Amino acid sequence: MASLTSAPGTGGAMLELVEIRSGADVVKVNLHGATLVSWTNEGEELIFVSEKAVLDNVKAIRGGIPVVFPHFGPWSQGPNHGFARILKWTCERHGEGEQGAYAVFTLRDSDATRAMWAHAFALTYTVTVGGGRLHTALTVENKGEAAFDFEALLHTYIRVPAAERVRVSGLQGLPYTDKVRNMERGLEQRDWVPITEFIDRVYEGAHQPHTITRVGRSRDRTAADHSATTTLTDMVLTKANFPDTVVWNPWEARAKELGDLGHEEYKVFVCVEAGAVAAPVTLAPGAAWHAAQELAVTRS
Ligand code: TA6
Repeated sequence: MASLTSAPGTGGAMLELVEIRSGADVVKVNLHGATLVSWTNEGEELIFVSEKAVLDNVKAIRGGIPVVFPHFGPWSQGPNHGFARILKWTCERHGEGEQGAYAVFTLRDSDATRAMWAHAFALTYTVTVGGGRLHTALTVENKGEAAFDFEALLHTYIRVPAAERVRVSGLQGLPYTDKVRNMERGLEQRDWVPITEFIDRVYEGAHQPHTITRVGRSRDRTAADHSATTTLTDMVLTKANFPDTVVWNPWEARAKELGDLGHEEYKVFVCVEAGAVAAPVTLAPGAAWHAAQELAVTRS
């Protein structure tokens, strides 16, 4: 089931949140950017949001799953990573399905978006949670008379006990652009990519599932704390029609440059981001594009 709640934000802002519950899973989505800001499974938080995030309904939220559209990265026509993550979305409907509880969010073009990007579009973002699985699906529709190019990405911040102990699979053999080393091109040789330094890579043709290891805290709980009935171990990211994967952690030096990120917080998140960003998607008038990701947690 889902319900609309509100909470105080930064500087007197009032946050509008949709809470979606299914068994041991609870998700919260902020209507600002349709940013999923929390997913707990058996009470364990799996999504990172910075303690210094500016929650003023204006700035992009540092953390959660920001929706990046219509552009990834620096953009001559508007803000970094486009406008979808900083606009207010509408929660159209919610309910229960076979895969769990869901809510559907929409964003249409407006004077504000057309001033940056002169295209008529409709975004539909469906969040479904249940059984330790979080499914987020994005549809882009071209509502105009001419084709347009866009990029889209789900900028997922996964909360972890210690980023330096996390490894990411499913990248071996893939070409990548290394944004840390002046956009240098490379080919990933490793079957497990560790997170032990500043990393900012766009991997192309990443169609395999990614396992992100050691995401759970329950393993680290003190003996006295028996609230976790099982030990949460890894998270598996599976994608549909998101051909690229971005792996990012700012590490210590860059973390200090981000005003809305605590200096030590780089230690407790890893971004593994499903996207269509290496090459733009061209959408004909009246056409629709669909893509989705699923995050699944395993427990032992
Ligand atoms: O997805 C990685 C990235 O593009 C990095 O280059 C870094 O800029 C990060 O996104 C965060 O961007 P933001 O605009 O949210 O500060």
